[in-house]
Amino acid sequence: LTLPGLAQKRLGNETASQKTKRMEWWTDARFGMFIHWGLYALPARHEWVKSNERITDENYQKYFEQFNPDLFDAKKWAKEAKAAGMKYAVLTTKHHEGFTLFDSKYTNYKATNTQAKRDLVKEFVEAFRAEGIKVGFYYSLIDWHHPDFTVDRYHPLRPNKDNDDEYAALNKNRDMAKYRKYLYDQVTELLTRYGKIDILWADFSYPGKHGKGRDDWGSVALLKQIRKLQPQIIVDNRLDLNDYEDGTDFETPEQVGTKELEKYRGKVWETCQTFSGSWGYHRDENTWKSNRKLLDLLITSVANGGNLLLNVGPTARGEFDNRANIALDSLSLWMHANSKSIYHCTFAPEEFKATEGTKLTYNKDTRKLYVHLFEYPNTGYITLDGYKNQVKYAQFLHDNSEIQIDNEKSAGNSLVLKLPKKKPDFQIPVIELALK
Ligand code: FHN
Repeated sequence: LTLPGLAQKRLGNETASQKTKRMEWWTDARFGMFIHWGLYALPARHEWVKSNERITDENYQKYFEQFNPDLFDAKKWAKEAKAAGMKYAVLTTKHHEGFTLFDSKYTNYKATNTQAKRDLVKEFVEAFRAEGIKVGFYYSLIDWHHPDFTVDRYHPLRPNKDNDDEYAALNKNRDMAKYRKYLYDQVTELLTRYGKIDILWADFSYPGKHGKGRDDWGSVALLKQIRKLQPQIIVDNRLDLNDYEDGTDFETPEQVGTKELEKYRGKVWETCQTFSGSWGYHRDENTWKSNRKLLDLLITSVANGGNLLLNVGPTARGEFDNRANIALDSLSLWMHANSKSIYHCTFAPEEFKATEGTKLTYNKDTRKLYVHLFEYPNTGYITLDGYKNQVKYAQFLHDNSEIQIDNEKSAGNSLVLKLPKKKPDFQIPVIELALK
């Protein structure tokens, strides 16, 4: 997979083919775990609760004092991610609330100063690496706790009306340059104290009136420092730098529907998705995506040449809740038997069209085409137009049982495959076609 539409020109400090090589493990991996964890797990009603409810530092302090994740076991998290087939994991080292899960020397607002008394990031890195899972750090550019982070349109202290004078008064004693240095120093800590870090997921920019962008973050200097400290690291596109040109690595369509993923085909991208609406643990939320929807997101991401970063919001005790575990178990069952149609796969060659009710993925090295049966035909066969004379063998992926080619019915350039009338007991069975 080479980067779309880019000549062999210098991207930051590497060529397009060097960048493709650097990102090869990520492109092959296709499936990762996002983990949003912080003090917001205690109110348990969205990771934006501090902004949404305009909670002051003073009124938010009780969560810092109560934070005691006595059931946290990063090894357990890592095993669950591995079983679900996730090849990389990205943990919020700090979210917008400003609380750091790592033992930063630049702040007291950190997990090691709570009842936890632990560097949770260190435990995450060690446990996931031990399971062979690549590790990524999410780092919030936004910080609603730091005294020099200027009040803007999302800040909990924002004025009720869009009144410039009120913003100016609120920011009289705030120095964004000091926050910029804090940000730079913390990212440096994260990229020098925990060994090789595979991904940096900086989040997010919102330039414009009472917003913040590349100059507020010092994005150009920050990215140079990131690449200097971790030359192989993969960086998302939320530093308000131009995609690709400035050396950021992938696009991040968030919570988009499967139909919308089609427009990313041919680009380098990862869609991040929640099980529900909230990224942080939300006890009372009941808008959970079905297991089939989650599987559809994974298959459709790969069918359009992208990755899925699926989020878990652990509880304040440090565990994945039952709803998440049920979803992960369902994905684990399907991935155990069908992950060959996901890893190292991408969109199918143009000449293969997806028959109604199917989605295709393709492994160009093994020349295997995967037909995902979202709808299972009860006619006893499936017709694949344009596939005639292209296929030497067909089987179900989950059990490698042969699917016979019906040569009599295969008229013109259509390929007709005989299917058992009874659908295999998999949510979305996969036919593996070995191409000639
Ligand atoms: O504001 C954050 C949000 O809380 C969450 O972290 C997502 C994950 O991609 N990023 C921002 C919204 O785009």
